[in-house]
Amino acid sequence: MFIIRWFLGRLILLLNFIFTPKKRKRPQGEQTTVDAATQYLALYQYKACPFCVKVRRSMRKQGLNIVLLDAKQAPHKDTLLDQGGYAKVPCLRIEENGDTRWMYESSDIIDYLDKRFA
Ligand SMILES: N[C@@H](CCC(=O)N[C@@H](CS)C(=O)NCC(=O)O)C(=O)O
Repeated sequence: MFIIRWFLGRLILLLNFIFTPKKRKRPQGEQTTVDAATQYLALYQYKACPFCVKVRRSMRKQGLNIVLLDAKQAPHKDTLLDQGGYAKVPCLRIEENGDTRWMYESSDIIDYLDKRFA
């Protein structure tokens, strides 16, 4: 089972590499504004998780420079479980107005980013 999962993970990464989407290019001033907003976001993820790859591809298409945190590594693994509530990825940490929100579900994350930055 581990070998099959490992192989599928590598296959996903290879296909993602071959079919890397084009990164959105914004005018410099606009990108600076977007970067200022995305510094309050962080994506907890696994490198080879298909749902995380889906979100990362969407971020790239939108030209979003969001910090990626490996949820298999300390301290992010514990932070995700303790503060987010589940050891599940992808999860978007959103800091706004002094509060922190934890958004799970790849489709919800993509919808949120599309609505906010499209
Ligand atoms: N429906 C979820 C599925 C997410 C999911 O199943 N993620 C897996 C990794 S691919 C996970 O975090 N499983 C729990 C674990 O590995 O501990 C989504 O679209 O985000």
